[in-house]
Amino acid sequence: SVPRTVLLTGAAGGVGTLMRELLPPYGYELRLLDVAPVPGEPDAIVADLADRAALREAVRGVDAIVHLAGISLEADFDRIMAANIAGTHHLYEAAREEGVGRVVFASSNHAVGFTRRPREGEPLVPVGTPHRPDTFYGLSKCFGEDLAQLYWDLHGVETVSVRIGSCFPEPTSVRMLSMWLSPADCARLLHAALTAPDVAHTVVYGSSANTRSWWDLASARALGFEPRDDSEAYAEKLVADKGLPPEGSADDLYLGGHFTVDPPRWPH
Ligand code: NAI
Ligand code: 15L
Repeated sequence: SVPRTVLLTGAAGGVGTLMRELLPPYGYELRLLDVAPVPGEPDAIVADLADRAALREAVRGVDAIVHLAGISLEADFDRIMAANIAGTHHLYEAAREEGVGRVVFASSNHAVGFTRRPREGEPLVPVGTPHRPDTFYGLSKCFGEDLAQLYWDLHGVETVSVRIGSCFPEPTSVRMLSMWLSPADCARLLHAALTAPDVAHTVVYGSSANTRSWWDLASARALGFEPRDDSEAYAEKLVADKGLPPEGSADDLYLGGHFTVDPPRWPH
């Protein structure tokens, strides 16, 4: 059945802000949650993922959850542990207790960040490639994917884990030419993940139809996702401005790029 009411966690963040605009036209009524106030949304629930009672109340009555909340860059392990590992567990417990049938989990390319990126003529990276996190952050996304599998096998809560590449209004680096998920394609993918029947636990890569893609989008397409955007439109200018990553550099070798050597850190 098509979910109508959807809890969007991380609603104050970058992707959350984009999706607050782009998801309602698909017919969803969004309930918003974030530890930070959501600008212009006085009804948004301001709660930490540590607050189990608040989560239970937040998920009550929704048809599905899009779980974006968490630390989205590298941080000390204890902080990742609280927000991304324990926090995601708390959310799944709330979903189980309240009978919410489906979660769309924002995983990340950094769950497989130490995977070599394919060279020309080599096969695209499949979703079945082993976890190879490049950071504690990426490790927390591996945990989230396994948690999703457990909650399907044990409790029948379905999840689509979306290994998002880089979801920003425009690609801003040469690496992002391979990783870019345009906001419009992100909304298309979330809609497919919310509505496809019988997903059990499905892992998909989240990127646009990029000419320079490194990823096999087959499992995303199988949900009904048809990406329409291609970062190639930005390629000439980005390559001219920034140059190609030097051969043998992290951005040249690995899916996770510079996260494998010098990950950007959570500022808060
Ligand atoms: P963001 O950092 O802009 O937003 C994350 C939001 O989660 C923030 O508004 C923050 O206040 C909230 N949050 C953090 N800790 C929380 C807690 N303990 N309780 C409640 N809320 C909390 O990140 P962005 O870019 O919007 O990403 C959204 C999700 O997608 C994240 O889970 C991120 O790891 C994932 N992702 C994003 C990618 C991207 O390209 N933007 C790429 C891959 C994954
Ligand atoms: C991520 O997982 C981050 O949350 C996002 O801010 C970007 O850095 C993205 O990966 C990326 O790899 O570009």
